[in-house]
Amino acid sequence: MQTQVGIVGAGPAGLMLSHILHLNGIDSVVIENRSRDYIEKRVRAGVLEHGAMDLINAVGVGERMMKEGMVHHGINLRFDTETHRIDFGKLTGRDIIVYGQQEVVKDLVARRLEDGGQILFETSDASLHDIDTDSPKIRFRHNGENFELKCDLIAGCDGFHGISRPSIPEDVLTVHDHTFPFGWLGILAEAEPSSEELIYASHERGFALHSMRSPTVVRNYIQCEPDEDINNWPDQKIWDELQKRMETREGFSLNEGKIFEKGVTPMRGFVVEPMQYGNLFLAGDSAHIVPPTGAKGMNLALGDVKVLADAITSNYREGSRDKLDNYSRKCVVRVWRAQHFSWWMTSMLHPFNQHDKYQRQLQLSQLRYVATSQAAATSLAENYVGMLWEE
Ligand code: RFL
Ligand code: PHB
Repeated sequence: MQTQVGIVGAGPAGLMLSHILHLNGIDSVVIENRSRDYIEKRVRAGVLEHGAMDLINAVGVGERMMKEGMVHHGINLRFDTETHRIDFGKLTGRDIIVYGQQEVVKDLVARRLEDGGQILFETSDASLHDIDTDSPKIRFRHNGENFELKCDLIAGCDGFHGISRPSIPEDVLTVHDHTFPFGWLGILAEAEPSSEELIYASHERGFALHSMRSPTVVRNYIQCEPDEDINNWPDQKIWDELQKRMETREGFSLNEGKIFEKGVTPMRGFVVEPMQYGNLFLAGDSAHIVPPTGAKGMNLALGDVKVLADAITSNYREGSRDKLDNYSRKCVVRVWRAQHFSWWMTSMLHPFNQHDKYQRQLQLSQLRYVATSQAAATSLAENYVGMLWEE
């Protein structure tokens, strides 16, 4: 088996890379260890930056997103029982779109298969070989048989727990790792959104987020212990806690409904550098993860593969490795901007320790500053809608 670019992982990064390479006349094979049904139902991110939305449209897979996605022109910050809107349109001239990650995945899978692309689902035992040579290989099992895929280049798009990053010799990589002392308990429920735009609430009881997926489905989160046992959270307890953390002076009430999905995510910031070794290039969560407070994960994954697809195309069309050699250096600038923004949003909005009154006053002061200063609000807004897509 042979291809130009072997891609491990059919998440947003791997699928988008395969699609753009196809548009540029470059062959790829994607191997994925889960089933098509599983990856199309996996509930994760929901916010696409302006640049991610532009990319999805520019490569011709944005039709359903523009019909079913919800364009938001701002977000709400809630603290001290008051709500303050950050107006992205006014402050940056740009906006964001709320469209589930699994919908992006569905659209990309459908398009790759329509175009005759090869995505091998339910593979197992993948391993990478000879990545520091001109003929790297991916070995794996599929339908009970062993395969070896010979490639010119390999893209490791297999997420945080994949096999690509650990295939790079440890002494080559610098690891930056930060664990936050809390997690998010997230739910999907059948209810009408209670607000036109997202509400980020910083409350003495802990952080809460009101988000949505459609006019009839909401996505809400509450700050919890990083190893919280979901069994301690019957549905009504989740709603009661959300109501308390979302309270306002005017008596805001969150619409409740049937919860059909719940889970706990620990919060972590992580980056490896460089995001490449020999002919293996890491993209998306395989190279970095962010705490979700800045809504950056899927956007970073798409941003990486935009740069990688351009570098691979230049390698084949112009016979120049310059862009490939510069891939990591170019990506990490955007990655660190998103890391800092995600850390900053997380630090501002989550009470770390109920007893540290000093730190809580600093958070509230920062929130008041962002809510009342145009300069501070603009800084939040330009980071939230996304930076560094154009270069
Ligand atoms: P993915 O989506 O994890 O895809 C990796 C794919 O690789 C497969 N795989 C393998 N395949 C073959 N062989 C192996 N050995 C393999 N090991 C793994 C996996 O099955 C999978 O299909 O990584 P990718 O493409 O880099 O995309 C990254 C995003 O998924 C991630 O950053 C976001 O979901 C993060 N995130 C958010 N990002 C945003 O931009 N906006 C948000 O609002 C947002 N909210 C979130 C989030 C992530 C969350 N969780 C659950 C982690 C909210 C949550 C709760
Ligand atoms: C979501 O809708 O899942 C979501 C929105 C904003 C975030 C994180 C997650 O910051």
